Amino acid sequence: ALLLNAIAAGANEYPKPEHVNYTYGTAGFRTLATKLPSVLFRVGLLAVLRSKRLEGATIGVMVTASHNPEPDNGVKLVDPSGEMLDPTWEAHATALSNCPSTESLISTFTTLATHLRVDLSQPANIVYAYDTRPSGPELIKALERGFESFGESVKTNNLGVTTTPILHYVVKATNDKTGTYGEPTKKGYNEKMAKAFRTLIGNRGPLAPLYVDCANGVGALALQDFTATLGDVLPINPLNTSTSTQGSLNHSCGADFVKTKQALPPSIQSSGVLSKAGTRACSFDGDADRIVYYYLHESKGTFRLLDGDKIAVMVAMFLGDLIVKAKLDEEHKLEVGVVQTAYANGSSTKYLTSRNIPVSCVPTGVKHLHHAAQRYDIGVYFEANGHGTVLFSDQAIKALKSANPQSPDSANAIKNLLAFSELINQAVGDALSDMLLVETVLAHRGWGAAEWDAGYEDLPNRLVKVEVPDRSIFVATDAERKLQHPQGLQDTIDETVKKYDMGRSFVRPSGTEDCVRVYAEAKTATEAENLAVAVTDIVK
Ligand code: 16G
Ligand code: ZN
Repeated sequence: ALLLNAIAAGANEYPKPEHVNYTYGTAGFRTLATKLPSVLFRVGLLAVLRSKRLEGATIGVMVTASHNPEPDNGVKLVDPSGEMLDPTWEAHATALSNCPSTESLISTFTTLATHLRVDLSQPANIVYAYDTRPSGPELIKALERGFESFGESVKTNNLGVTTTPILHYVVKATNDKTGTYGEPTKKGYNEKMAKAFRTLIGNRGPLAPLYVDCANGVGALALQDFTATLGDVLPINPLNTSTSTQGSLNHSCGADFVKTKQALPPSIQSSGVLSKAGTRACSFDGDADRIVYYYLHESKGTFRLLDGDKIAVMVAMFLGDLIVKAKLDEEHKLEVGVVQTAYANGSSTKYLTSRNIPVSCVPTGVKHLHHAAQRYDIGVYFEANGHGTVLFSDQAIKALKSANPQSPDSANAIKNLLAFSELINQAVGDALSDMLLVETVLAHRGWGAAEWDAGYEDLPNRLVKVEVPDRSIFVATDAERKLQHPQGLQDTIDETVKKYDMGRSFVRPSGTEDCVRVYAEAKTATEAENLAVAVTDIVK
């Protein structure tokens, strides 16, 4: 009763606004920050329930709206393994956040606790963090008010302003009972990555300087910590680092801007820093869990994007070669596989398939890719937009650690593969860690951006956002490559696609916005454009 009184008091301080319907979507709750205080309070309650249900295992809470505009914010829960919240609990988050009154919140909370068999006398442990948005501190107060309702049984660890992947790392490391994953702090993470990076670069450094667009977000701070320890190996020129200039977050910069516009951020364009041949740059998103690379074509000066697909292909090919060198392909039959979504450029899929690398396609959203990647010995997963990482299975690590190399070459390959497993964030994709991964592969191959880019040529493509009266009537199937409903629509789309040379197109409802998205690719830019328009007309 004491607990329920405390919850009621907190709930009264953070009433739910009327006429708002919340959904725990692909990446948690995400909307205008002003609509979120009641949600944060309730997510605080749920995080405690989840931790108590798991006998005090540490749960993570991240307050961020990633690449969204600055006035937005959001919140998502991280499970003890460092992965996204178990999908069966997403509905509980949605239910709690939509209770219209304090009374209904209390009754839903009580029902949930009983139904989920939560022993409220168990301890709870929570780690939380937030990005640089001005709304962060207020929302964190609401979240903490949720934790405080439970009194002494809840232990919390506030990481402060931190990137999403660092939060995931700390959750995973805190719960790692073997103590081998790393120290559960920001510093522990940096040291782990820095050590692995030094091992991998060896005497290949210092590398050519790299420009990093931080989207004026929290990535700028993480990058600063990092350059303090590794600047001698990888000289970094940070750009768009104004984390306290109002309105600058993700504004005309960052990974989402670059990928969507397929162009340089205007600030980088006007500075001219990329005009020197061979200069490469990358962009993070607002919470530093996404990255894309780019450079300017040496003679034409045109913008060349090296997106998540390009990263996945280069990394998978390289790790595959290392496995062969390590001779782990024969005896242990270790295999590298790639996970993509329907948005992967058709040329990337074709390239991988033609080189006998297994490729699977799953629905959009990090959690789907992550789970599919766990099925490979070494699973490389990337969304075209730059979300991704590489997972090493326990079996792969065991094989690497117990291998008996017969040559210095094999021994070296094994050492490097193990270092990669330390460099790469095993909980979730990290722009910083992925950046070091790319830099390492380029250094080992002796490549610049142009050589990396030369592997395959992207098919011209177009992504269109279509506003429809009711997006819920659109139901996708086959990893979102086909529409199941409205009936007959897919047949019409297929008929249209057939008319285009190397055409491919699909339609799916967005998981984060009230719209459907149309993707089209074809042999030429004009055809891709026309196909996108034709399919949009069918959908409207
Ligand atoms: C979320 C997902 C991202 C996905 C995007 C698609 C996570 C952490 N983020 O931002 O992976 O690409 O949604 O948005 O899973 P859409 O459904 O609106 O196209
Ligand atoms: Zn993000």
